Amino acid sequence: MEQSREYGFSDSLTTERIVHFFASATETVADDGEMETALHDYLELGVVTDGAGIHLIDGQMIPCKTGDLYIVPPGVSHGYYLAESGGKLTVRTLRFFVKDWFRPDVAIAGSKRYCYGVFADGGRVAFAMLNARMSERVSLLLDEIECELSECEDEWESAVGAYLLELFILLGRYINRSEIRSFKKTKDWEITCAVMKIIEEEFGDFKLSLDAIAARLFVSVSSLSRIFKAQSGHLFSEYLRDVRLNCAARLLVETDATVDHIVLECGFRDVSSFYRNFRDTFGMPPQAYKQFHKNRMEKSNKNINTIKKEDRKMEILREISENVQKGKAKLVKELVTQAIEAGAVPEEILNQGLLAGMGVIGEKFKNNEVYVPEVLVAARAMSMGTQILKPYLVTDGTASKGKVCIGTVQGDLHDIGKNLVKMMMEGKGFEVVDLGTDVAPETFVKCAIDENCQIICCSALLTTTMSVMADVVKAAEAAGIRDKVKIMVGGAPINEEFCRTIGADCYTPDAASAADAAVELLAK
Ligand code: B1M
Repeated sequence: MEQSREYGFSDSLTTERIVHFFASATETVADDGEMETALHDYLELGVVTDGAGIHLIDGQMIPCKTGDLYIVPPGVSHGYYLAESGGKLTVRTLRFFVKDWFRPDVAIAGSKRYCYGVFADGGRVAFAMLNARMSERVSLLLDEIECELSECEDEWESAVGAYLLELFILLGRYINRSEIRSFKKTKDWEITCAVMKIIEEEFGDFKLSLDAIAARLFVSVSSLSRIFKAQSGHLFSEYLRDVRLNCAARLLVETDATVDHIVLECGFRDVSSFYRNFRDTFGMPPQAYKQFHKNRMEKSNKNINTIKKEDRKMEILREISENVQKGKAKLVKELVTQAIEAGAVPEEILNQGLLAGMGVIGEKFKNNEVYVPEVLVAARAMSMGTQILKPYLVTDGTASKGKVCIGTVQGDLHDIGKNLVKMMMEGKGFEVVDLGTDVAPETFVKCAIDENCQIICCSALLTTTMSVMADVVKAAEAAGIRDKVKIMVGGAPINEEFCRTIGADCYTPDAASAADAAVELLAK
């Protein structure tokens, strides 16, 4: 418990430190054979969600696999790679900027695997092997964070902060329990931290040297050099150079500072040494690095916008479903319009919005949780919604494809499904004669003869009225038109077998496929 307080995530990664939430993404690692690590200026939380591969951190290759979690602070170069060509590795990342981040370093602790510290004063890469239960809890929290990030609703930042805190407390507990044994806070470590702190505060002074720091800490230069190397794994000069370069990279990406200004600000001796060091570390000149980041930010903003748009669409569809259930017809109409504007396709609105809501009401009706009045208002709301959709469902209604008569069979008053079929048929270019509900078999047949219809469409929603469809087939035979007219059947209790048994020509489970099938039937 003691250790947990000292080294836990909650201590070092407090929500006040998080200044800007950056991006969330799930990326499948490409098989391009390149191994270039990136030095981020943000903190990245990555969970391997599928496959296995390599996590290259500061030049060290760490095997990684599903369930592995890494928290990589700013300034640690790393990248995920496939271990072998044809392999698979998917990583879910969450990135955000943090302030006052103490110069991070990667610990090589006494454990067999690479790192394992949690964030103590120095800030370290954190690693955890999550078991299935932990993975699930972590991904639920990541889902919440992604959702808040994409919606940006009121107080979303506080919400993300709270979820992150929850996440870090969870991870802190878990990691402390399993891995912290190998890390001990010693006198040497305290000295190293003091050096890091001085560098952090004064890295812009190009005269900053190990001698000056040693004098300040009352330690000899040689022992300071030895301690620092042993604890941090870096030579002092390399470490200082990295800190300067990180700052330079940050200024490049985040500001319009000139190279001269950056050289001065970050304590480089001159422009040419800055260029040389920068290229050696980042693999490209400063301007190219700036452009690279600009492109990446644009890409990631684009991704966020796409997620936002998609989430907004799903939210509207959910609202449509809820308001159909409540019978709020006017609101449903408005929401359907909004869904169209948000980029939802009519089929989505129909199936995931309107029909989903009606499905819930149907279940409740069955279980006596709602009664006829509620079902009626819901049905009305659904109809109003479909009216808005009608023009969008009419896709290729140019020349008439044929004539159809449609109705709900005798004894049955359900007409929503029938109306949908009618709408889809019209959308396909059929002329449709709507006979309404409670239609007798003879009425179907008479209409087919009088109006010269090529198809009779029968809908039934009650098991008690399905048999009327068989009567329609018989009536068509009796009237001598059976070979001139196709008979299509549908509705919740109907299926293919029933269709065959009664001698009808075609069954389809939904309205859209009914319209497609009608086109095919007449093409034969
Ligand atoms: Co009624 N009702 N209802 N109801 N009602 C059901 C059908 C029921 C399953 C509810 C339940 O108990 N869970 C149940 C039937 C049980 C059964 O027979 N197995 C039932 C009952 C029992 C009753 C009453 C007897 C209740 C009572 O009074 N005690 C009564 C009967 C009245 C009568 O018809 N004589 C009754 C009354 C009503 C309301 C009037 C309140 C209202 C209808 C309002 C209206 O239509 N204007 C109503 C409603 C709304 C329903 C539910 C909740 C929803 C039906 C609906 O519109 N669904 C329904 C429960 C449910 O289905 N979950 C239920 C949406 C519609 C788009 O789907 O019509 O299936 P659907 O159409 C689908 C496909 O089937 C297909 O395309 C559509 C999808 O794209 N399709 C075809 C339909 N026709 C097609 C034709 C085709 C091809 C595809 O080719 C020609």
